[in-house]
Amino acid sequence: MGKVLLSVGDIEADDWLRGLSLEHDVVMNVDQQSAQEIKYAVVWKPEHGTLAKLPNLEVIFSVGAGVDHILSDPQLPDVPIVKVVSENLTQHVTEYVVWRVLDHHRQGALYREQQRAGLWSEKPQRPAQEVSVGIMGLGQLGRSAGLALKHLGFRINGWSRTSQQVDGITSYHGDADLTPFLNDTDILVILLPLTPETEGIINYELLSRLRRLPAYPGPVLINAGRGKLQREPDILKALTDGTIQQATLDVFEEEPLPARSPLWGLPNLVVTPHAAGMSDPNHLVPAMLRQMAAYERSGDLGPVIDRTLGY
Ligand code: NDP
Ligand code: OXD
Repeated sequence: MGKVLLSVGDIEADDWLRGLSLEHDVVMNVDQQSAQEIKYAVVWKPEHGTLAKLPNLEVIFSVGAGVDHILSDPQLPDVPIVKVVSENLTQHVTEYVVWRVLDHHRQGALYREQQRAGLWSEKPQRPAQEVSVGIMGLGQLGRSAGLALKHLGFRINGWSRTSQQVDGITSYHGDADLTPFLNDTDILVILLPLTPETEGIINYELLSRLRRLPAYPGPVLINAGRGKLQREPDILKALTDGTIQQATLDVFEEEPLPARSPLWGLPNLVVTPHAAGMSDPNHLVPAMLRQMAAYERSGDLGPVIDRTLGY
């Protein structure tokens, strides 16, 4: 049985190491000897070129649901990349989206400001049934978040690359459907992967196409996908000139968000530190060990990334 390379960047490695070591020899640094012996790599943001040094590598396991951090390596070896599907991660991201949608919808920022000012003033509240949440990316995470919000009464639209049928969600797909989707969306939630097609998709022009109802303060953006999906100067402009009324960003073009970024200081923007989903080793390591065992037995890996699509 070959060795496992564990390379998880800025993530705390102890629990990953302990879990994987139950069944495999795990190395965290590659030397000439171990390079020959490594069969599996478990990675988060691996340094470019590291995986190319492993001549006997057979499978890559991504620690995150997004794999842009792996595919961006120009020397990436041609081996399968296993797709993370974890109920625990899905639950985390769903909670995050529900939290941010409800906080924007129920005017959380306004009431917090009123409390600071010692002001008692109830505001009119639009019911969820009149609000359309549009989810870009109707995959594992987008579907789960959409269905949870549906239960709360919101109208849910989803936009994906190919046609998807999900009960209770009005589905749009492809370039031709993007304008009708946006024109019917009040709260835009981004759960897309970062690919050459989606990079920079969240720009000023796209935000200008969101629905603007006369008696409603204005559209809201929530991005929990990837930072490079958004053009940050465009978001700054849209939040400043009222094209969108409020936003929550969990992901940024550069992470950590640099201290110099003007986004930190925007009163109508909530910043969270790439915290929507957490890859918990207590859930993911047993799944990876099962996948490795199945692969040893039958060559079966379960869902793998389609490299031509980038997700
Ligand atoms: P999936 O692969 O399950 O779903 C991706 C969805 O995006 C699919 O619906 C797909 O369409 C759609 N899509 C992809 N490319 C396009 C395109 N060009 N045009 C329109 N739709 C497109 O991904 P997950 O739901 O598991 O995860 C989504 C992303 O969330 C991850 O890639 C990651 O970047 C991010 N993420 C962020 C976290 C955080 O902490 N902030 C945590 C976990 C994930 P189709 O259905 O037609 O294939
Ligand atoms: C992921 C992430 O892709 O944490 O899972 O961003």
